[in-house]
Amino acid sequence: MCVAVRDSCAPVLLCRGLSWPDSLDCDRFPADEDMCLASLSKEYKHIHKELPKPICQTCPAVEEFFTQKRVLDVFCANNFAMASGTALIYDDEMTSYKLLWDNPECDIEVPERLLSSYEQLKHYHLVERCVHVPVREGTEEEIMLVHSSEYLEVVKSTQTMNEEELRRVSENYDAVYFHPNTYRCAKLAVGATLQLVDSVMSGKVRNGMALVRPPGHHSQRNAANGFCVFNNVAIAAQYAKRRYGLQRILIVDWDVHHGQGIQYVFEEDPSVLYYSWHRYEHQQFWPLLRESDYDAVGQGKGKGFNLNVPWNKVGMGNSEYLAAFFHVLLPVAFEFVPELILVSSGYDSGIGDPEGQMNATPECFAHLTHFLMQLANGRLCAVLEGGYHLKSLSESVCMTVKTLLRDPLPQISGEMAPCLSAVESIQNVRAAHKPYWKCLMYEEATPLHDLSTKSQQMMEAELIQTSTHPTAEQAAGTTSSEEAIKTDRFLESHMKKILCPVPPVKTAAAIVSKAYAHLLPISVQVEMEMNAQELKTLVSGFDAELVKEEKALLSLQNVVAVLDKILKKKVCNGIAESSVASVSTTFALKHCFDFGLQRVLCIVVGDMDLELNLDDGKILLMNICQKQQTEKTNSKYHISLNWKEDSERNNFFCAVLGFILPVAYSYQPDLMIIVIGPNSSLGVNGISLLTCLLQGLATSGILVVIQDTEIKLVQSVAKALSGVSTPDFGAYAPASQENVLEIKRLRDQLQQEWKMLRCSVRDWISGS
Ligand code: SS9
Ligand code: ZN
Repeated sequence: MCVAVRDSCAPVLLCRGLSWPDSLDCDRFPADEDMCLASLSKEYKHIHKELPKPICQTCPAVEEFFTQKRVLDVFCANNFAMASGTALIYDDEMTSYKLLWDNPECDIEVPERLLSSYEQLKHYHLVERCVHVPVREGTEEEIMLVHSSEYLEVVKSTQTMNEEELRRVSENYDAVYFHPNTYRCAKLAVGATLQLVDSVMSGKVRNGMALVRPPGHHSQRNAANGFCVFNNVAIAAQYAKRRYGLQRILIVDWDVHHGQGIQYVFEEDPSVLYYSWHRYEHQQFWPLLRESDYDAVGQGKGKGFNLNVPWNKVGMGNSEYLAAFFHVLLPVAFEFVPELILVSSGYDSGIGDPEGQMNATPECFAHLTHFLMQLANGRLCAVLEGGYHLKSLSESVCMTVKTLLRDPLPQISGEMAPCLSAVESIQNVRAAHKPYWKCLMYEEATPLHDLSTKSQQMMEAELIQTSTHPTAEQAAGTTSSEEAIKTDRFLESHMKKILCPVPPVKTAAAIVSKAYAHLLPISVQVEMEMNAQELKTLVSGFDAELVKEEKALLSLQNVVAVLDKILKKKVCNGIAESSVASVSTTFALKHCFDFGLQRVLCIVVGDMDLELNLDDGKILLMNICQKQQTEKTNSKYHISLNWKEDSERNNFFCAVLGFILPVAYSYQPDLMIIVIGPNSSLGVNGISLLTCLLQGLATSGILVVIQDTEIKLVQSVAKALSGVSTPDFGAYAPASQENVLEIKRLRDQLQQEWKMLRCSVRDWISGS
């Protein structure tokens, strides 16, 4: 097959002055997708166009001619494609060490953490859907990318120690225990992480997760710390820089503890952006460090590349975590343009965890994962860190892996309104980072010193010192084991509520010219004409005059065919061409409500008037248009965003992350309709990325209605919906001041209604 590809692509490349890369000479091709090739960004950067790279493993030879032809067309039409598949790395052996003596500080870090996570993955049949990658030991050389040889020798020496000696070494460190098997497991944890990085970077898979023990993010050049021995993720970042020449790696540490070990390694390194949120409580929470606060932004050349979001209260949950993503991490990350994402994937930030005391439910991690998957071409490696409530941990691990596998996401639960203390933290990080990031350039808010949590917090600290203060559980009249059981019960029913069956087909497409069908990704199901009788019933309630026109009828046909499949959960999402998009959309909305939906988010890109009743909140209409709409003032359910795109500026991220997503998450739609009309101010890439990002909502239920047939757009949106690839913006261009101010004005106007818009305390006060 690759010979055929080469024979047809080589001449094309030659026209551009490029020769066919030797590394692409292979004779195998994947079974069902157009994606055995990952883009090579490094070696071929100078030629602007990304070249493909083969992953020669298990691809069976393709026999049938037609399939070959189709694969070939897709291949050439898609600028080559992206890797697929999710790696899972796990080995029982990492459960072979445990705490041997009594130590309440360490007794939560148990082998069952791995066992129960893996069991739950099996229970959901996720293990068999992943590519199994074996572990290996990390080498001494690899460990020494981060640690000193002296420290390595200390850890090595614990292998042969008796209990008494082990205790003594452990006491040299903060919250650490050693076991004779610790060294072996720590080497496996490093090796597992590097195996994952290799699988992703070679294009063998698109993303993956490594379930490892011991965790890594607290360990330092010369010290074990907080259950961590070797810094798996920090080593992985150094390794990826060396081995693959990467220039920008993003580390997202969503563990509830500050990964100070990672911060120390990369503090002065602008090639690694480290983001961590953590329980901080004005430095009263472990590891009790001043440098965990928001004003630790990095040092020297690394200034701006260390992002700390300190939580000064317990009880943070879904809406606070999402707000931190929308208003801090994602804008900076899209500006940074990482080539690889490493997640320090700790789940002690989840509900029920005895350490974190936070509230995020498992599906929150699906949403966090989903957003990160839109960066770095989808190259994401999640590596387990903490997580001490076994059920919360294992359900959250499952949600992460399920999302990496591109299943639709469950709707996120809870009221979407971040608390005051969280908004204070967010404002402070944004203010501290304003000098370093263009996306924060026009931020007006300044750091707050009088935090709402401070006085109460200080009083509590004093009480603890005089040790008359009851613990939270004692105060509530419950013990921690009762708490844990309560969470068990909650999660048991919660997961049943939020998990719904996955439709058999991801994406359906109804396009006008069937001749284009072969240009869509192979996984997209192309809808042929509907049964005439069926259609009649579907459109019967609609304006008879309109239906008489053949053109309108055809349009309705396209839209209804796809919408109906989405509503009946036969497909997740779909795309329909319609020459009369506005009529079709009006009809589609009616059809949604007849079907019983409560809330539909309708995003119209371009100039188009829809005659809709927007009073009852069943529709939220957002119009992204170039024309200034002076007569109309915005209301809760009807929002116009004026948007002038120019070649120098990119207003996309500011508007989407700072406005559209927060509003959409506040609204929690059951379905979304994106309509692309004439004079779209968003380019093909913008529309596609918006489509990608919104798939976190409404269990990925999106209908895209496209007015003008433009194959590039249809193709790109189909790729976004089916998850074949994520659009690429290339270098980052900042937003225009005009656009930023427009967004700010809108935020001021609407944050009372849509509370996820809040990112400064001024917002909070005027909005409460
Ligand atoms: C000190 C409590 C230390 C350590 C928690 C380490 C978690 C690693 N009194 N707790 S994710
Ligand atoms: Zn932790």
